[in-house]
Amino acid sequence: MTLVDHIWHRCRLATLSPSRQGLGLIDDGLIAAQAGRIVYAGPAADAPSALDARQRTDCDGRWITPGLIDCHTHLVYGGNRAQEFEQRLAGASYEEIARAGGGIVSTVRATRQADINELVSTALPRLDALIAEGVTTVEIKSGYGLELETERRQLQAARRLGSERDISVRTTFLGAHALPPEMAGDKSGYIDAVCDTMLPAIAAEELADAVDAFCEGIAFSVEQTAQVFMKAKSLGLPVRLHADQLSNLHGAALAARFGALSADHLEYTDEDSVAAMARAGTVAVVLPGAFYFIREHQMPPIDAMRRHNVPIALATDSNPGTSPLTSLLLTMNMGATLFRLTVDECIAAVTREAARALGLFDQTGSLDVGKSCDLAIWNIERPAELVYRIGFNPLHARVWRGISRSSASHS
Ligand code: DI6
Ligand code: FE
Repeated sequence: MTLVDHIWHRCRLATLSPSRQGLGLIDDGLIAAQAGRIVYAGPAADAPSALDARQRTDCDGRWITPGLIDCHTHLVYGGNRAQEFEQRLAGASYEEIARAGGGIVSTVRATRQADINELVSTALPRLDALIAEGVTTVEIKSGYGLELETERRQLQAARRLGSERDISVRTTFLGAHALPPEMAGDKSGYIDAVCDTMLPAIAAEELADAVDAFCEGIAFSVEQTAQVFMKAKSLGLPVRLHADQLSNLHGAALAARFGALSADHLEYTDEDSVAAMARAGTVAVVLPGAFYFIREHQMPPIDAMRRHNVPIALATDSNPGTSPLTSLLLTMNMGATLFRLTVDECIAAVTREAARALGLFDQTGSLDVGKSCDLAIWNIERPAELVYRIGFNPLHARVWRGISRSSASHS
């Protein structure tokens, strides 16, 4: 007789296991967890017969997917940009708003003024919105401090969020997000500061799991991005990139050259860059929330990604300027309606492929033995409902590292 902590039975599984086809569906499934890890996930009929559990949950035929993963967010920041949104709706251009001290600089100002408690308490409702939809892992970037002290505080706040809720938080240092106003006209001076001062300090304090940059005409060049990546690699940190969002600077190819975990946005990426990503194993993270909110028309090259077998992940890009979005379910719907992803692609994009984008696929992202027991249990009849609905949340319960919470009692 083997006694385990918890068994979920009478459930239908979308395992997302790479050892199975498509979503890896199992009709009459069973999951067993011990010490927070999956020790069995598969057909109930094939489960070891001498398996018993301290706690058993009858799922009544409900569907279970891996816990969802939001692999690209800027969840921690001060203030918001609702007023700027109103100004834009009234006809003001992005440049006019920026010249009047608005735009990203206004978020930088508000973030610099916020202490860590304020950063945590304003981010918590956004995090809770993600959690309420079954998210069990979230990536959170810095990038609204643009000087060491505030960048550090953003990352500390992100880590603190992970101790205040049942969720895995991965942090990313995005010092090269924008040029701080006090260094106007001196991009290369700022990049030197990022590389010589900020990155070594952040790395020494182990505050970041990865390093990101914004490679774009309005942000940093390919050469400046390469300088940041070189430094990150020398400090042993993996890299990822905001690439080709507004124009094709061949940022995705640059990311591939550095073996980046992911290249994100990618609206203007060309096929050669996609091929380079495939060779490097770099995941494509597409962000339909930003595409929608800024009314972009250029679609990321989804067909080329499919042809070259580049894994596609979806994320909210939750940020105050271009994607004030805190729903991964809506993000899936947008992935399907705006980017024409299939249902299977959308579900894989917020589980298996999002885990790959974070370098965590050995730990989460599919229902496989040895992985963290991160589950989302849904009141649905078929997986397509997760992608089909708009603004409806069918989560029944969420399990993080084997710890179960019913959907009504998160906070
Ligand atoms: N891409 C974006 O769209 C945002 N950052 C980025 O790297 C813009 C962030 C903001 O406007 O606050
Ligand atoms: Fe972003």
